[in-house]
Amino acid sequence: MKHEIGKIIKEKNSFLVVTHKNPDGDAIGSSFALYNVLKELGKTVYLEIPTKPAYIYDFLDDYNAVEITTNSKDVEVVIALDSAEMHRCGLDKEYVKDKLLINIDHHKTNPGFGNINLIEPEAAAVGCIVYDILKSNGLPITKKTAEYLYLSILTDTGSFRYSSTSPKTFKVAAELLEKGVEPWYIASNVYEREKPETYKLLSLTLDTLELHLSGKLALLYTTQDMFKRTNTTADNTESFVNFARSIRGVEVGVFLREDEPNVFKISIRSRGSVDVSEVAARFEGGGHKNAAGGTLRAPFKEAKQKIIDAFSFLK
Ligand SMILES: [Mn+2]
Repeated sequence: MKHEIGKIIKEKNSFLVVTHKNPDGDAIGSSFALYNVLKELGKTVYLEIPTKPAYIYDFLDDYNAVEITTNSKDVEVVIALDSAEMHRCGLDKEYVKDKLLINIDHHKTNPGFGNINLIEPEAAAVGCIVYDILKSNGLPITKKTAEYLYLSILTDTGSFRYSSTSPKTFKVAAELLEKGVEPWYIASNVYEREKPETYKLLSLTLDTLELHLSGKLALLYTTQDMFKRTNTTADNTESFVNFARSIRGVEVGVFLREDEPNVFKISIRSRGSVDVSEVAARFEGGGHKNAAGGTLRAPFKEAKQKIIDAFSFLK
């Protein structure tokens, strides 16, 4: 399969690289890496995402190369990365009909919507899969490509802390360092370049902390009013859910973000054996065992109760 994808990369001439809406570091890192490789090979290549990447990624060279999804680019090959479902990366069935669609992902729920599907649930990040494709086909991995791949792995493993981190993860990371990646450069840009107003919003959000189910479930939320008071948006809340999980005794941390009246985006993180992807699937979402998300459409009190009920098995 990896060889087949490598052959297509070498032989075809025009490509569209896409990834999921509200892209995280893995989505951005893996798609930017493949976009950069294709560009360096002299191919015609476009990079489209349904929503603009968050400002924390604006230090990346190709940040401004991202176009909002059009489903109109005239290309031979479309490559979707880190997208558990086709609609998450904004692709239209009619648009991809006459194109070769390659689906590269590590979500175990991915139904295999491509003509070619490379789904590896054990991969810590899609960046690891892209790295394997490039390496096994002898495709060039320049310092810039290596930085994008390192970003993908760094962020999707929570800085090499999550249970998905394996000897292979460190091996790939080490090989990327040999290509010129400086870990401090990526880490300080991603994690130490926050906007001051984010901390004002965080302060209001931390004040909402509630513990339920004998301290095993922690809840935090941000309201539209808090966004207004601190002059912030949803982009400022990327790391908030981690504060819920990082409390002693907590097994599941949930962050609710009020996007519209009575519409909450929920982020769920667990540690150890608790699988949150199945709970997220009940809330119009999905994800991984320890990190998932969804949407709840209900008044706040009701939304909160639905979450507590969904995790009552923790007690
Ligand atoms: Mn991922």
